[in-house]
Amino acid sequence: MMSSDTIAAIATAPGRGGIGVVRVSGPAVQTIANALVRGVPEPRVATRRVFYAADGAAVDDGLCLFFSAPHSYTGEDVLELQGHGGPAVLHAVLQACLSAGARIAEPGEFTRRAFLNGKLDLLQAESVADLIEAGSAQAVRSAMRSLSGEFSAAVHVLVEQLITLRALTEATLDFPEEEIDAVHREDAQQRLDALRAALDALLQRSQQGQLLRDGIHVVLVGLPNVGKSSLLNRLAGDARAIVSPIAGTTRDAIRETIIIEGVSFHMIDTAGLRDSQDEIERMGMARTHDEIQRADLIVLLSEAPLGLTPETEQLLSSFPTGVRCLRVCNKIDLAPADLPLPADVLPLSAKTGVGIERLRQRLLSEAGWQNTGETAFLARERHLLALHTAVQHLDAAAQVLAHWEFFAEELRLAQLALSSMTGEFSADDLLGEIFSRFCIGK
Ligand SMILES: Nc1nc2c(ncn2[C@@H]2O[C@H](COP(=O)(O)OP(=O)(O)OP(=O)(O)O)[C@@H](O)[C@H]2O)c(=O)[nH]1
Ligand SMILES: [Mg+2]
Repeated sequence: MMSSDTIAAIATAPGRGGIGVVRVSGPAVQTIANALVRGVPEPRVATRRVFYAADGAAVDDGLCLFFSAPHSYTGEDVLELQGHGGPAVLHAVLQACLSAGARIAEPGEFTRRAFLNGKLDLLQAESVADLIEAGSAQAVRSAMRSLSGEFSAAVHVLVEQLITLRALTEATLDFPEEEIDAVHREDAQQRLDALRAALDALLQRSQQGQLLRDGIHVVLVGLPNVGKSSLLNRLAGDARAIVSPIAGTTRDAIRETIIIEGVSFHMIDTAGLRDSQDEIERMGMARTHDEIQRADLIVLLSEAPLGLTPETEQLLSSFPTGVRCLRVCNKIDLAPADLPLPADVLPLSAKTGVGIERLRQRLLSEAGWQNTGETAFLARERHLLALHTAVQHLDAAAQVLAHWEFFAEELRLAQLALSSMTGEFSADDLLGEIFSRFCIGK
């Protein structure tokens, strides 16, 4: 599936650097090489050349690399021009490529071509973007696992098992003798159970991976002055938010991402909640309520020596149902040792650091993180949805076991859901959606 046009883009990040790379892919690459570097370099051999603009002026002097189709990232002819990493130079080189017949690539278009040419499946293509955006070493390792095809292979194993079960079922439909029916019923049940267990394991690994990829949003909520900003600063290890003894210090929501065991926690410090006539403070509190609505997890702070006051408890009722809430009592350094606190309230001090490590561990467990070692697959919402759909169809299949037509249909739908993950059956608009989120030049 070769494209008719040739695309070009600056592949390195904007700004200045030691080198900058312009990448070109498509049928006109050799023509472009003739124009730009006066000849097509030997494939896969780094060759030093002067890069010429359309008017014959030399714009840079660097290395070029030619990959001939299909032995390239995209599967097409590809030319990489490695010049000096300044924005003006790179734009001049890009312009020279455009003058010689290329057009500017859309975001993700190189990887999209790699997918369309069978160089990568959809799970692998998505992991390219995830690898670039990975926020921690753990996320990098998980993305690499997907890129190497491990995630795809795990999905394929399930698809193969489904195909086998479907084939056996079709055979039963064709030969509806009773003995066969009974044998198949038992066999089908066993195979279905095995499939369901394997699917659960995959779902678990993917959920962990989604956590690594996206992290969770944690909102710090409480009355004014309880130490929300101090806690944010303590967790971030930096004086990120202004702290003062004046109640109503924080107005805007302040965001800071902290990473615990590779999982990103997007922490949001908010304006303390109370009755106030101050207009700006009220605007700040409105933002607090907005953040609460979007939270995955709320950390509700109270302060020693008062502990959980009725005012703090009352805030609980304003939280959306279903969102988890972790209650902490700050300023424990000011409390008597026998301060009575409910067992699920975590005592800590943003000032001295007491209890902070326990809070970090609680954040991890509330997020659903299980330290199962190196097994997570960096998954997206789309993948979890597909896995959940497959689970539903397998459960439905279990309900209609021995009604073979219905059973076969549920298996088919489960297979379809799984295959959509690797892109075997994916609509064009889904592909557009996925690749448009890539950066340009990838
Ligand atoms: N002793 C003690 N003081 C603390 C602790 N945490 C915060 N404080 C003090 O409490 C005061 C208020 O802290 P902030 O972090 O500004 O409180 P806040 O909840 O962000 O307040 P608002 O932004 O006004 O809602 C400051 O004077 C802090 O130094 C703690 O653990 N122990
Ligand atoms: Mg504050």
